[in-house]
Amino acid sequence: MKTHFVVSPCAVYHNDGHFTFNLQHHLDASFFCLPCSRDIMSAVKSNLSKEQERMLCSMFDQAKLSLLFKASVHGYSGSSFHQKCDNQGPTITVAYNNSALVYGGYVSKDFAQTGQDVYDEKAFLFSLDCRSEDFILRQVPVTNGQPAFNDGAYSPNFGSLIFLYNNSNNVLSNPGNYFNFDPAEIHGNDLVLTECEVYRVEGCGEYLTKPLRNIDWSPGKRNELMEAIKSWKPVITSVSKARVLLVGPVGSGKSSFFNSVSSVFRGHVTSQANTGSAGTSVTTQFRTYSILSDSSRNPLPIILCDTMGLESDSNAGVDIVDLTRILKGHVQDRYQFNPAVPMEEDGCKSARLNDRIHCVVYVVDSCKVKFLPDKTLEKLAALRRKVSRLGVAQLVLLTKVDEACPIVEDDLKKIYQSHYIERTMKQVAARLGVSMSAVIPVKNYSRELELEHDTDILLLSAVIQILRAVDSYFDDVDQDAEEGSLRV
Ligand SMILES: Nc1nc2c(ncn2[C@@H]2O[C@H](COP(=O)(O)OP(=O)(O)OP(=O)(O)O)[C@@H](O)[C@H]2O)c(=O)[nH]1
Ligand SMILES: [Mg+2]
Repeated sequence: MKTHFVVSPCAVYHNDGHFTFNLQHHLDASFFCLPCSRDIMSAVKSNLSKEQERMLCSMFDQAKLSLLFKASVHGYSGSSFHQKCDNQGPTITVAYNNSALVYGGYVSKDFAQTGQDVYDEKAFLFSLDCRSEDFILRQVPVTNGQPAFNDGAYSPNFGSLIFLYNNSNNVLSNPGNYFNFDPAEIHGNDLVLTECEVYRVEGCGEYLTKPLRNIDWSPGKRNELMEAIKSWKPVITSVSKARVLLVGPVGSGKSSFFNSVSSVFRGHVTSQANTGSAGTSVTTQFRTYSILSDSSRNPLPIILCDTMGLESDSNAGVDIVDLTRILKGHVQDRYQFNPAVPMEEDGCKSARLNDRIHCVVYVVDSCKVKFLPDKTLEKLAALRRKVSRLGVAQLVLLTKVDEACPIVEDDLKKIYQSHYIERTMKQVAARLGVSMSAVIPVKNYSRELELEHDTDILLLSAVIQILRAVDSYFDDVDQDAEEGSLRV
């Protein structure tokens, strides 16, 4: 028996049992996933056009695709497929041939080379017929009581379709086994692969059953957080303000974080610091920014220090020696970074505690966590060692959560219910060697003209976490020794 079903509101049902999709509706619909090219920064590029990707994503509720395997790059073999795709959760195998049909199979269970038949009611085969303006998307569910795939050590085997058959660019088609379909509709009877890709399907509309963190989004909370920040005082009497250093790769959102926090306290969106994307760092000077509160225009007890972006090349971006001097309080506001001629390493004692950095915040773009170059990670690790030696507090700010996850883009309140954000927080914690509790996801103001309550709550919560980290650092500072050193 042949069954076709689809899940999009833009689908049109036809008497012959298929659905067509109005592509323009799809492009307008707000719930579609984001293009995967925004997320996949590696050299390996997806073969899917944006429209094809949107159509595939429409088979899921709020999903995005992340490319794991590409046969033309990794090899037409079962072993390279398993190397890239084992234990990745839900995946979709996408095959291409010369018939203008894009087809394949989705499974919600892991490939893991168990040698077992795997039962998976959510599994399906699909084909996307791209020959006419209205793409036709077909789905074929797994036959009742049949497994969805055989999890052997060889090529992806959906019973009736075996991709990379015999470690080649061929597909074995045997309708009736696990799935039943009309071969002309699924692969156009063309069993030679021009490409085969496997994507992890992320999100899938399922929320964490219990939010990772509890956030109070109520209307009064915003003012409560603002008051807590305004009234914060360092426990060390010789220190007037918390000095917080923002460090991170080019374009990660360091300057935007200052602008965003400043906007919340100004009562409207401001852009004092230059932001944007220019390949190399937009920020070229060390800037120490005070934040003014709305009514009184009094400065808040926190200074955000903005730096040039980190780059993987050794002679590009902010230098570790420059950062070390900043940590010790030896660098003035508006110091011009010059990667070709960084400052000399100085053996001088640190400046007064008041002028030193009390918390280092590593700012990382959530879309790029997976693709942080090794050289950038090495620079961050070297900096972390210096910061740890000085005992200074450290946190990670995970920016652009709105770009990273469509669920969060739709509703920021879902941030701690998103599987994708949780996974990204774990990844960045592991890559930077910090604990999960040190990772704070935020959305900066980037294109908005008016403040938004939920964005403010997240930004203010991040500032509160930073101040708590500063408090912990001060708890560890010997106040008497500090004040004694000032008297010398
Ligand atoms: N959607 C979205 N865009 C953001 C966010 N944060 C920053 N951006 C955008 O990302 C781009 C880079 O942001 P910047 O604040 O200039 O980044 P930076 O880390 O200061 O970059 P450099 O100074 O060049 O090292 C800008 O176009 C911002 O508008 C965010 O949370 N969400
Ligand atoms: Mg900047």
